[in-house]
Amino acid sequence: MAKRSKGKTKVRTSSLARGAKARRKKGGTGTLGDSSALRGLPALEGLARVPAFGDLSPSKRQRAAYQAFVEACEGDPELELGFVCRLDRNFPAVRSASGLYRAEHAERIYKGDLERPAVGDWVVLRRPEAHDVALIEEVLPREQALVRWRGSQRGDLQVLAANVDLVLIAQPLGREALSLNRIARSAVVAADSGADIAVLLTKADRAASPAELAHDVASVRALLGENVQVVALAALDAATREGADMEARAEACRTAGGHFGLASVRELVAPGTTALVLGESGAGKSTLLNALLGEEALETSSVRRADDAGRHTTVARRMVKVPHAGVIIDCPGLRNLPLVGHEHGLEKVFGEVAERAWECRFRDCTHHGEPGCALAAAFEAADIRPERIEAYIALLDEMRRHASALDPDVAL
Ligand SMILES: Nc1nc2c(ncn2[C@@H]2O[C@H](COP(=O)(O)OP(=O)(O)OP(=O)(O)O)[C@@H](O)[C@H]2O)c(=O)[nH]1
Ligand SMILES: [Mg+2]
Repeated sequence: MAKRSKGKTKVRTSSLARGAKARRKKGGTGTLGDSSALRGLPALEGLARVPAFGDLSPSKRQRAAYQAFVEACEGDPELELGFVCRLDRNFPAVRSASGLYRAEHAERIYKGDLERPAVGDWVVLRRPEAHDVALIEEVLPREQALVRWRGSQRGDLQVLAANVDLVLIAQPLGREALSLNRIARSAVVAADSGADIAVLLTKADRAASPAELAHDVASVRALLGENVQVVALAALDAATREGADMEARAEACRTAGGHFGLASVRELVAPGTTALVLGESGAGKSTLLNALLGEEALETSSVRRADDAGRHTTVARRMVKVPHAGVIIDCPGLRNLPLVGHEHGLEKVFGEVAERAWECRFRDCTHHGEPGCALAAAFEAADIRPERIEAYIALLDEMRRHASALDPDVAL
């Protein structure tokens, strides 16, 4: 059973210091013993665009927790502060001031119920001299965690990344109609985590026309409100976009209140910021990052012709440092993003709707025809945008359904 992880990571200095000291005496690490389990993982030396240690900074709280840990270990010189910059098959790669290391989990983490590190986590790293694999002793308190419900009856929550400032919701244009529902649910999950949000409409060259593109930009703005930035972009190189009339598209997008192009994405992710691209497989996430990097650092592959679905090309979660901008995390595409217990995120994204719902006559109003429903009245009076009321009610319905289907042991 998984528990909600936000802010739950604690530094328990006494037992931790004992364990750390014992390990030091033995000179040993944890699970692997040798590095055979690491076979098949990409060599760290070959990885492109991994952020430098100074590209990210821990919060005051994280720094203090690190110092407390080191003090409890009597200033053990094998300990270092680092952040997880990549996760392949559960094996973290950690960047510290002294280098980039593959790491395994200390016994307290892999055996106990302590949180496993996610990409973006600040950790206490042990680097025993005789080992080529480092050891993660502790995950430092998270300022933020992007958590996804995996939807099984057993309450399986997955931390997609930690300490993320901005979630870029990527949704492709072209073949199928734009999924506003998917955008709305992504926004709710992201806002619930405490991150800022922006929407990226990828593959703008595939929109049927500049007018269609403007329409899509306007629909997203109507749904999420004017404070959420919407950027349309085409990340493939100019030759592929030939004939797509990019200038007219850019103009139409701006007229509809959106931004256009890669430069706008770069501006969203200022130096010092950590962003994550969230979207289905085939949305063009890795292609976008490659375009921002100016090289093919990340693997991409074509979508299926029949239904435009992606092939789950990206398998690792990994950070890349964008030149003149911040750090962006590329993730495998997510098939689904169910809403469970994200009421707080719903209130953040649909603030004025949630506030009006307080005026309903019944506290447990479902907004489906009950007398005295304030949302029905708002809909009639058209003083709140109808698409926002509808989206709010649909997502709330889903959360209610999921909450009642849950295993009672699940702590949300
Ligand atoms: N026409 C067009 N195609 C694009 C654009 N961006 C990406 N694609 C294509 O979309 C397909 C999928 O792109 P990826 O970048 O691999 O998608 P992804 O979101 O990283 O997918 P996963 O790694 O599977 O989650 C590739 O064939 C890309 O060439 C674009 O701006 N325009
Ligand atoms: Mg990818």
